[in-house]
Amino acid sequence: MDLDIKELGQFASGIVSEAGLLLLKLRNDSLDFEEKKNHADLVTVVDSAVERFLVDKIVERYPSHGIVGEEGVFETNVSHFDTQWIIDPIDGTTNFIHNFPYYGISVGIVHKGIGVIGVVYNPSMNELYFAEKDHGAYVNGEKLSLDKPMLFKEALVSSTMFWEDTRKKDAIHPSLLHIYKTTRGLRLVGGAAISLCEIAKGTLSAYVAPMLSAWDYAGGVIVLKEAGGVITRLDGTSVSFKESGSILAAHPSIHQELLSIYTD
Ligand code: 2AM
Ligand code: CA
Ligand code: CA
Ligand code: CA
Repeated sequence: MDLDIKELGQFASGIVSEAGLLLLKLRNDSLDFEEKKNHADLVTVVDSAVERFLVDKIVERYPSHGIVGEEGVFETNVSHFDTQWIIDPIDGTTNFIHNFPYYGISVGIVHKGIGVIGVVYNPSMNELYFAEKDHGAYVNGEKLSLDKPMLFKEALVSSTMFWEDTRKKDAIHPSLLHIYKTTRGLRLVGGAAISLCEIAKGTLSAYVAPMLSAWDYAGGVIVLKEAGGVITRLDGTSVSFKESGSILAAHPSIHQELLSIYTD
């Protein structure tokens, strides 16, 4: 049976909105968190509760779909499925804990290797980003389109901490200094999904990150692409939803110049 993408998109945005309400409700209860790999890598009970909520809804409605999420609530080898849900229940958990309003629930749906639906919800700002492949990107129903040209020197660029040598972590990657000096500014926003959606909205102009997992960017990449953004890896190759890797996402006017920092 063929997949009804319209219906899939409506279902996905519905459950992500509901998950946003759950997140806000749970945040008002006492917020416990624990360290994962180190003191800055945090996870809360809300992360897994939101993922559990989404997984239960998806399994009930689409039992034949594969699901992968950061918190590992649903263990499947996602590559066996034609249709795959890629979930980050909270992208930007540290921001969530600090109530810094740049975090969100991110869902990307990939069908036969192609991103077909992206949904990202920022509960602090009550912004629901939605995109369907070839049918545009929207925030709260308002169409997003990066059709107005811009200059590199006008850009506001988001990034994540980026080391010259990832093992030593003793010097910041020179590209960040270069970006800082040649654009309007650099922001370490602390959330990949929201950064990508803010580019789609036009508040940020680009986002660079050396290493992310597919759940960090799947939803945001689908939204930004539909808004007209350009997204590659840092070496200019195309982004897949199968492997983790770098992200270089930008307004179409400045992607090439940003890429040249990493490839020239
Ligand atoms: P997370 O909040 O879902 O963990 C922070 O710069 C961005 O990188 C966030 O999107 C964050 O996602 C992601 N990230 C991925 N791995 C991380 C890690 N080990 N520690 C902190 N943030 C991580
Ligand atoms: Ca995490
Ligand atoms: Ca994440
Ligand atoms: Ca997360």
